[in-house]
Amino acid sequence: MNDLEELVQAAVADFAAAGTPAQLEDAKARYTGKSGRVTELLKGMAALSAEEKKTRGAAINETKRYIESALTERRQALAEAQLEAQLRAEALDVTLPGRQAGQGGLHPVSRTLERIEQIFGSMGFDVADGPEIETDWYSFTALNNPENHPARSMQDTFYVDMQDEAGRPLCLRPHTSPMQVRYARQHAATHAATDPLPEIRVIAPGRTYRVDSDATHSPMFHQCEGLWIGENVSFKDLKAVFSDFFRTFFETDDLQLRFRPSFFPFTEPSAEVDIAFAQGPLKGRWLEVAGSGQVHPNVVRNFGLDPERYIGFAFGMGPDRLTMLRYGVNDLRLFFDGDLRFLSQFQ
Ligand code: 2U9
Repeated sequence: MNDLEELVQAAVADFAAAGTPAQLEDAKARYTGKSGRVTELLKGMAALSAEEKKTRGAAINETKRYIESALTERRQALAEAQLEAQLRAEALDVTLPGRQAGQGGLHPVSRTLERIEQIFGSMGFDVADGPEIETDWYSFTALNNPENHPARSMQDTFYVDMQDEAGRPLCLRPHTSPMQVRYARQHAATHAATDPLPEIRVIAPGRTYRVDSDATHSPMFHQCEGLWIGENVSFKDLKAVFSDFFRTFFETDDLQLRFRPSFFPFTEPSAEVDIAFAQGPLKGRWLEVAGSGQVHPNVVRNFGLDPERYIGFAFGMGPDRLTMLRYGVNDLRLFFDGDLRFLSQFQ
């Protein structure tokens, strides 16, 4: 092996030993750099004859080309190795399932509330929404609820440690009736100059509060009350509205309805409303689903209306209980525990 072949071999070995592009460039400098070994060989030709220069020069140039092509090859190999290492480090498992945004849904009681609003809306009822912290007056007094009525007591109602601007005690509303009083008074004031007064037809769905907690009572529960007041509104209208409502809500015409005499301070006469299904798991059992009655003249007076002229009916129902009946759930607390395993069944 002559000196040039040895040089090529040394360069190839040196390049192979370089593990990084920087080390390779250092190795290159040792051969083809300014004072590299190939450059030194070319400089060393000065003393040769013209003939020798020709053959030696050609041989050195060929050596240089070998070395340069070995360098290029090693550069490519290093670049490829680097790319491969990078791809390995940043490897993606394309078979992993994608991350999905969790799919939310409506709470079953919210579905019932929407359904109630939609059905009463189709019968011409407005939907009223209002404060959950109420005055004693709107919660009880305006509703003909006497001072000593048990619903006012600390055992039944959550009083709040605050008063309204007139210094009146505040409580969490124990029913949505206050909202209907507000609505009716506003309606009467707005239409004071219109004779006769346009009918009041409104429902008030929403959260209500009472000190009560067991499988069928929760301290926070929902109510939907309704009110229809006019010059000619009677119990027969109430019966028609309820028949339509429950048949639509439970999606069956095979349903019986009965009114049982009862008492509420804000209605006279008053009745509890029961339904019985002709089919299905609850077949033949009378189920209490609402309370109702003709609005008491004192309450109509509190609307700012003449009870001798305007009269009508009111009713109240529990959307939580309607949801339990619709889906066959027997413990009310399940709705408010926030357990997604239970709630997601209704999506
Ligand atoms: C005004 C005047 C009268 C609303 C009424 C009931 C009878 C009733 C209960 C049913 C189950 C409440 O959800 S429940 O716990 N309600 O029995 N509610 S009459 O009477 C009114 C409402 C507003 C101004």
